[in-house]
Amino acid sequence: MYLYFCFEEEHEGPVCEKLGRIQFSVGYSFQDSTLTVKILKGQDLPAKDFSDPYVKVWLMNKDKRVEKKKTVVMKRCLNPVFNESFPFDVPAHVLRETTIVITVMDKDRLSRNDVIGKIYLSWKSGPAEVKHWKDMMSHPRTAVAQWHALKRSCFKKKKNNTEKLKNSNSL
Ligand SMILES: [Ca+2]
Repeated sequence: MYLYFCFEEEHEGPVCEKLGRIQFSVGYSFQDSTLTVKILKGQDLPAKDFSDPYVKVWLMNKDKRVEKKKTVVMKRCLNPVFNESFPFDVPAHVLRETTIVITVMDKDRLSRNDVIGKIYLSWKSGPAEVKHWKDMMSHPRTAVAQWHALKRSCFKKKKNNTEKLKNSNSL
């Protein structure tokens, strides 16, 4: 049940647990067919062994991973400032199939890096994400910034939620 409710879309601000927040901007240029994601800053990230956060940005088309970019690793920091821009080629006709997956990671020295939390940005994800997407589409060539409460990437563990993800990606 707990995992299921994690993925319910109503949560803004503090979600099921405190995973911190991330601020990023997105901007779309029809002229250049470019979607630019700028990772601005993280806030109140949960403390880890050594807290060395960085951010991965995946461009997805439907459920296919297309391209990955990542920020530098900020050392020992729970409120990191990144200010890194990542342009992606996204023709206007695939915008509706596009999801930007923002994953805040914690770099580990000896073991696998941990996922702190994620945001799935598309025209039909959660309310905060949809608002951000619509703001981007209604202000072309403008970097539109918004804060997002990080969510746990919990939907893979439950069948229902995996189906939800598949459905949302296939539309
Ligand atoms: Ca670490």
